[in-house]
Amino acid sequence: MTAETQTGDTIDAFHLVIEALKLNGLDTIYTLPGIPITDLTRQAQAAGVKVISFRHEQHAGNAAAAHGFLTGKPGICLTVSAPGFLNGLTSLANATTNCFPMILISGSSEREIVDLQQGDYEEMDQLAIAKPLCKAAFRVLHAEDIGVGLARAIRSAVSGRPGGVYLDLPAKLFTQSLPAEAGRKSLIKVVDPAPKQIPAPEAVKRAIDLLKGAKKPLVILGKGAAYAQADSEIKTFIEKSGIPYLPMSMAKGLLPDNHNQSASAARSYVLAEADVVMLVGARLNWLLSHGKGKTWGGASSKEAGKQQFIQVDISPTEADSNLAIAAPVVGDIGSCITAFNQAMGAGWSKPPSDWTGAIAERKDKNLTKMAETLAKNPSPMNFHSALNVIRNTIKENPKAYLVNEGANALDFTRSIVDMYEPRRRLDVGTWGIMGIGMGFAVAAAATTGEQVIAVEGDSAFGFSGMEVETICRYNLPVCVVVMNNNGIYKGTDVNPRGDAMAPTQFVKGARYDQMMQAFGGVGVVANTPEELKKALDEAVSSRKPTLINAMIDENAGTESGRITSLNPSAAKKKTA
Ligand code: ADP
Ligand code: TZD
Ligand code: MG
Repeated sequence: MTAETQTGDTIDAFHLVIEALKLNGLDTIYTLPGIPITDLTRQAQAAGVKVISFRHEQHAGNAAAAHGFLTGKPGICLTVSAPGFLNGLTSLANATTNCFPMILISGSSEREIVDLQQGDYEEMDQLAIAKPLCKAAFRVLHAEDIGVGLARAIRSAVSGRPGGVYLDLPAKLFTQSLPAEAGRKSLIKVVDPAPKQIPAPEAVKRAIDLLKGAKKPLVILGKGAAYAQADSEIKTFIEKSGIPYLPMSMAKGLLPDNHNQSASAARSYVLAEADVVMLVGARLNWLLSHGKGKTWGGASSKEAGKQQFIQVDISPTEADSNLAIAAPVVGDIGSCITAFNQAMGAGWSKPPSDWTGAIAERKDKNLTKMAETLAKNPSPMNFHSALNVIRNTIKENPKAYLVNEGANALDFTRSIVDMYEPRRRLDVGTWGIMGIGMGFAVAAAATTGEQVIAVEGDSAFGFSGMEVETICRYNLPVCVVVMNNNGIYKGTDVNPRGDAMAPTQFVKGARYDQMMQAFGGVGVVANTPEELKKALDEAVSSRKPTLINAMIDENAGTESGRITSLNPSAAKKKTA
């Protein structure tokens, strides 16, 4: 505490906020300083809070969201008013969409002036704007309510379905003080912020009965299952039940991707053929084709297949959101899977071998094909030959965090790079949003101290590229690999008028590596898998901030990667 703000036996609002955070074990603030929160960042740092200062609030917010996903505690992002708040808001909305707990704390202008719209410095009714984009929003007007305000924000962020919370702190609040003892007494240490939610025994029995009758059961693990930190219960359930499983992108590594029950390499076969599908912390949204259509063996793009669904989720309203769920099980995943493990009993029979055998056959065939593709060494390098190197690096360093965004750079990485440990893969999530890269990388490095490898499309990297300065400033063990194919999806688009580059094209052969060098980090150009491997090995052993500019054949990608069908032009062609 500094002398000017902590005179005698009073405590000011800055310190009430800081102490309330510390009391609840919230030890990191991701921020970008300015009026009215500059002193809050300084004094938080002086009080022992880890303060990580970014170059743009969106990346500070993304870091807070990743912190929330990795730790189960709300990540804290702190911004200035109106424009800083709006910059942070995208990450708050994205966190909410992905069910990651975070709290966006923004300073705000004079209420009296804002409400009469008299034109204050950075005037904006932030609370009203935040409300529809997050799980809950609160404003604290009086110093004695800081404890309650933060307690409400923490509970809202982590209880039930996790999400983003907005906390509005007007500038005037920071001018207030309380008698020290009364002030400290007003703070709340939240007891059991994310209470267990025990599933109803009859719901578990209904689900188990359905599984028992299945001839072709399948489990889908989603990022909710990764978030729940019930890793050993989930492993026991999968192995005891013998049921093949598919991990969604951020659930990769919950069980190692080379597990013999993983059906990833036979994905299209198992989705179309399964008769009972158990969703664990995964929603039937666009990423799972809404549970319908040809993916699921439906006769047309609108028709459902023959599957019956079990859905394990903490949200009681998630079931039936896209199609009928035969056996909803509402509760937290740890409690639910524990109940499943008990209910399975001793005499559990594993799925029929004609099902598991058919999956194994397809897996073998597809894995052999993939190995052949990965072994090729074309010049220029393509996504496969570059990602084969990263695949091996993660295999050798299974504790490393893999951040991933882009279109082709995302889709190929997801299918080629196996993960071996839970919560090690952080990516574009439910929205398929670009721009999470450097924020997620900073949070993964800062919260865990482990090596981070960020595989970034050259377009994707551009959204948060300036944060390489942040990575260098805090000397974080982050190695960014830019998959440089000269553009969005490909670098080969042509503007028919010929008077400017096409909208998807970038400067050819751009030297992203020099951006990292500009701030004292290591920058390397890699034209071949050998050069990429050498640079990656050096980055991992030195733990120095590194950017590897991996030059990829500009013809190698496809339009929109795997989601070409969502492009309205493709849909138009289909119906024409
Ligand atoms: P994915 O994109 O991997 O398919 P989603 O984000 O669609 O995953 O789904 C995650 C689901 O997990 C959400 O429906 C959310 O309510 C649920 N969830 C999150 N945390 C828990 C938890 N601790 N217990 C149970 N369900 C959870
Ligand atoms: N803006 C935001 C915030 N999110 C988005 N998803 C997009 C735009 C659209 N978009 C994608 O869906 S992927 C992508 C954009 C711009 C970039 C693809 O180019 P890339 O990857 O260089 O990152 P590849 O490897 O060239 O495909
Ligand atoms: Mg690209």
